Amino acid sequence: MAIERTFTIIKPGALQRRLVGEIISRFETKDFRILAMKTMRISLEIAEKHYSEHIGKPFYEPLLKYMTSDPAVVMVLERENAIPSLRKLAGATNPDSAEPGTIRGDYGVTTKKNIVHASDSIETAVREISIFFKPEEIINYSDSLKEWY
Ligand code: FUP
Repeated sequence: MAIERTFTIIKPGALQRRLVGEIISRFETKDFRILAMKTMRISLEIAEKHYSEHIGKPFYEPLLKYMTSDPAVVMVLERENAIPSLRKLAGATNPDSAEPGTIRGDYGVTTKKNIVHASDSIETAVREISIFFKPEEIINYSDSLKEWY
């Protein structure tokens, strides 16, 4: 299995609900390493770029409104098989279908006010990371976990 980088957004609803620590804790428990993290108010321009695949869909405008309504936390995470692992941890898009034990399954309330984003492929992760982070904001370091025990 290859070491991959993935991108996540802890969305505005999760910040307002004080769920950020809980969600980051799930990432760390699942062995993701944090390479970059910041709180930001996502601009309309960035939200449009990020969700360009959904232009014209009925949920597109409400989605932009939600993503730009309040601050979000954006992160670059790394581990083996990061992309499918984070998608699995996030759970299905619709929280009613998301399994208990997943982030969306445990905390999600509606699809519209979805609480996390997770990249769905290597190409998407590369694209999304470049929308939200400058290369120098991403800290590359080796995994020395075993040396701490
Ligand atoms: P995901 O990859 O699981 O985030 O799902 P999508 O890319 O399909 O959807 C992106 C966002 O659009 C979701 F987080 C929530 C929103 N959405 C809706 O509001 N209604 C829908 O029917 C589908 C997605």
